[in-house]
Amino acid sequence: MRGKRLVNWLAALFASVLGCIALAAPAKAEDGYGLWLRYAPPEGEAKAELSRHPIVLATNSQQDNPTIAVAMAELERGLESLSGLDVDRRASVPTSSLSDVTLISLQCDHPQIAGGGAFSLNSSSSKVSILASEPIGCLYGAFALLRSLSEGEPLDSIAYSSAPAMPLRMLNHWDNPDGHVERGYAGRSIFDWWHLPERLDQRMIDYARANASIGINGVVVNNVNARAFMLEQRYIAKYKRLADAWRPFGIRLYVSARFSAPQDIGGLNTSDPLDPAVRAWWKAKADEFYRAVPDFGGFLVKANSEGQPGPQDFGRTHADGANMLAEAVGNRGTVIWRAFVYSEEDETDRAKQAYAEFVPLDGQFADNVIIQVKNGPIDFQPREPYHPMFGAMPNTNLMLEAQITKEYLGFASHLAFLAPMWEEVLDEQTGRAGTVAEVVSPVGMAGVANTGSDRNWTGSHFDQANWYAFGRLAWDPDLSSEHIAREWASQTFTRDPQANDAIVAMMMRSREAVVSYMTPLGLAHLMDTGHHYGPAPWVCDLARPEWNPCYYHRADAEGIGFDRTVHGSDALSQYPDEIAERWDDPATIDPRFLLWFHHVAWDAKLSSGETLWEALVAEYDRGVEEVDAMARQWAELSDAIDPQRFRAVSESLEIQCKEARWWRDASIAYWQSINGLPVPNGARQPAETIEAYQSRSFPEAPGQ
Ligand code: BDP
Repeated sequence: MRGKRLVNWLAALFASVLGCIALAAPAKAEDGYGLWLRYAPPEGEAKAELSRHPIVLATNSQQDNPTIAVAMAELERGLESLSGLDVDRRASVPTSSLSDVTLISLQCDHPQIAGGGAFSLNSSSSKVSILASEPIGCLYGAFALLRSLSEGEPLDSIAYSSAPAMPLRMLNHWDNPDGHVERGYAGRSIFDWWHLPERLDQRMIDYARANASIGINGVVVNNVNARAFMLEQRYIAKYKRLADAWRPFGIRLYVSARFSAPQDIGGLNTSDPLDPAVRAWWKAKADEFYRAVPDFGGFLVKANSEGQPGPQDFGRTHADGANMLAEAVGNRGTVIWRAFVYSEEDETDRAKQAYAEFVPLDGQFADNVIIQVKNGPIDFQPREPYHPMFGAMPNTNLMLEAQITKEYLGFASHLAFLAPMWEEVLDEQTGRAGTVAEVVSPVGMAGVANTGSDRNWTGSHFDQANWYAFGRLAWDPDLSSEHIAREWASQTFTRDPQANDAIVAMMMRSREAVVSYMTPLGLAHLMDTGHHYGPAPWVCDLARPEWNPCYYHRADAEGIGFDRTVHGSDALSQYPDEIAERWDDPATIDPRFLLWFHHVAWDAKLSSGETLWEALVAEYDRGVEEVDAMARQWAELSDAIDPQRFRAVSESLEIQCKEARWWRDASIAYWQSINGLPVPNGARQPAETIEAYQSRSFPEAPGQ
């Protein structure tokens, strides 16, 4: 031990000398697997500080507690990587004060810190303590400390307390048992169901580390379009292996359940939730889960939506179905029931259907039922107004569902940082119930995961930021997108302030750019059929009306947009009066929602003085220009970013520049074929004819 310490002293001395010289090392190639947990050594002053003294890492708390053990292991790994020193790990916190060492200590049974993952970081003269009342708080605190150090914060200024705003911060995987991921754009599934339970890939541990580092504490492992056989005993054994591996990281496992399982795999002739045999079957099934996984989180259910079975097949309500499962799970777990429902038989505006089905059931759901509501009333579009169910069900547990995988925002090919979109909805006022964040904070947030088997996890380096941002916002919905972008960029790419500013600026403009070149001024659902890649506003003849882009844009010779006022579908009446009044008038509505709620004449004058047609074309152009600007900003960063990731991002931006033009041109060409108008003065004519755009076909696009 003494020898090791001597080596550390020498290393510290050497490092501080080097730090003073502050040699800029050439960036080495990286593949992105390390995510934001790279723990890249700081440069210059910050490096000198961290490696000035040997580092002692110690805890008096039970070292054999699995969560404390992973916290200690993570700190050791992170501190060694950040400082370049070997960390001296002690089984107890030294009582006599050590001089000339950096002491990092953990206390995980501190009576004055709240539970639920809260922690406090304190530091003074090279002593940093992580305090929590339970092991999971220590783990979150450990990650928070490593985050601060990774961002280059000086050790002595680290003083920070934090507690999660929401109890449930979960990922929903749309992964199928055969390894295909529905709407996944990062390769195959990260779950190797076939070889579980015997084989547990290291990726499953790194995945749990990444999640814990941003506070995610629940994972639904399979697609909401669920296969019933994933409830069979052979799968329960697989879940047990995963749950055991994730437990130290504070992650509970949940499973999507197919409502008709009693018939599909249970040998019953009904799945009627009021049938005693069906209830008994689910109770026995839940017991089987809890025997194997005592902290099993519960079931997620997509019912009576897009062809999935549900209680309505038996003349029952969503409350009947959810409560039956809630009884089976009991106080051991939760039933998460999705509000994403619409039906082809229902002729009402699709945007109104979920509210119409669920709001009358307010107060009827069991205490351990959560209703999971998408951010907007249609379906994860680049921009939607907030879902009117938020604020309209005061007696129901409501949770926000966001989509991290970018099904409607350019897959993994386009850079779109989604935090501004989520921030927009979380900050929205719902009337008396407060903001959406206030409505969902007592319950939680779910994000449809964007991970896959790709080496960089998410299909593109910048898509890692969306996973990161989701976790950070679920922990603290008051964090600003810009703050999150900055944190992520400095851990993931570089701490160089100028480069960091440029990356953050790119991220902050990216989502709005996508809205502008895909669905400007409140348009929505204009993507191609099936795979959802690229524009196809011309599709009008699919069997289900609400699958057609024409259903949403309603463009005709006079104008464009969906009239959702009292003269149209009256979806506006689902919002509180003060909001509905503001949105009811095309002159006062936020122009970003104009065509969502109004059918507007092409030649109508907007408050900007432009006609609608001029404003629309200008928006498309703005989107294209923004992407060009992002590409230019990135091109200047070649010295600041390692070559492998620099090149990968450059190539993605090249695709995005090309495809932004495709969206713009194909959309404008189509609107022109309807309104017969020339492009406004100064604007560029679409590069190809409408027929050329319509004839493009690529059934092999990923993620179907
Ligand atoms: C839609 C997706 C579809 C999902 C559905 C859902 O296209 O693949 O199954 O959402 O959320 O956006 O259930």
